[in-house]
Amino acid sequence: MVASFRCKERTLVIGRRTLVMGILNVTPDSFHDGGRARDPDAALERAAALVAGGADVVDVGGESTRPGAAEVSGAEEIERVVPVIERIASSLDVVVSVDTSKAAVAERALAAGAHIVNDVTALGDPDMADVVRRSGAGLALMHMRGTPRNMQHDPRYDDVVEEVRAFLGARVAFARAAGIAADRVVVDPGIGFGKSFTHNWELLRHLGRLRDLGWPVLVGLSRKTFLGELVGGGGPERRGPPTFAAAVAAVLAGADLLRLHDPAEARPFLAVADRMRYGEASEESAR
Ligand code: HH2
Repeated sequence: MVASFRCKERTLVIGRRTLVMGILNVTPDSFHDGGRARDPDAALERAAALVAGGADVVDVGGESTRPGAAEVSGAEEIERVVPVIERIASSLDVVVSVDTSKAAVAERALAAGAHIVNDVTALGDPDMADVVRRSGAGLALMHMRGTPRNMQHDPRYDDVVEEVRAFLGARVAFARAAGIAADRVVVDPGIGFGKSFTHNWELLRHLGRLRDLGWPVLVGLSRKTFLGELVGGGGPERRGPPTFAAAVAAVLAGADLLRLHDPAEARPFLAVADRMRYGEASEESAR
C-alpha cells in the first residue's frame, strides 16, 4: 500500500521505501547524543549531516525522555528548539519534526518552520490537538505507559500488542474527532517507554498488527537499552550493530518510518531491508 503522510505543505510517500527520521537532540542529557549540539550552529551542522546521510525528516528534541530524565519547562524547551528549527527550516530542504509533548512548544516550533509534531504522550496536553489541527502539521502518536520518571518501574501488560494497538487506535480516533486529517497521522509503539525487553521484542515481532490499524508505523529503537543486552552490555556507543540489525527486522515486520541517530550508517542495511520488502521498485527511489 502506497500512502501519503502530509505535513503542512510537504508530503512524504509511505510504502515505497523506508523513511528515516534523523534524531537531533538539543539537550544536555539525552542518552546517546546529549550535549553534542550545544548551539544552533552545531545543531545545524548536525542536521545537515543527517540530511546528507539520507534522513527524510530531522526530529528536533529539547527534552530528554530517557527513563528518569529531568523535566524541562516549556520556556526552556522553546529556547532550545526554536532557534535550531528556524535555522534548519531556512537552510535545509528537509521535513522538520519537533519532539515535544507541550502544546506551547509545538506552537512555537511550528511557527518557526517545523512540519510534524512528534508527541510521545499522544496528545496528552489538552491544547495539543488544536495546535496541530490549525497548523496542518503531521502528527506522530506514540504509546507510553506512565511517564519517563516512572515508566520502567515493572511495566506489566496482559497482552502488550493488543493493549498498545487499542491505545493507538483510540488516540487516532481522538485526533480525528479533533479535526486532524487521516493522512496527517502516524503511530508508534513507543519502544522502551514503559516496556520490558520482552515487551519491546513482542511489539517489534508484531508490528504488522499495528500496521493493520491503517496508519503508517514509526519505530524508534536506535541504540536503546534492550539492544545493549545482546552485545554484552556497555553504553549506547556499543549498540550500533544491533540497532542496524533491529532496523532491518523492524522494516520486514512492517515499520514504515524509523527514528535513527545514524542515518548514514544505517543506509546499507535499509537498502537490503527495502529490497526485501519492496522489491526492485525500491531502487528507483534509493537515496
Ligand atoms: N524515542 C525517544 C524520543 N522520542 N519519539 C518517538 N516517536 N518514538 C520513539 O521511540 C522515541 C521518540 C528516546 O530516544 P532519544 O531521543 O534518542 O533520547 P532522549 O529521550 O534521551 O533524548
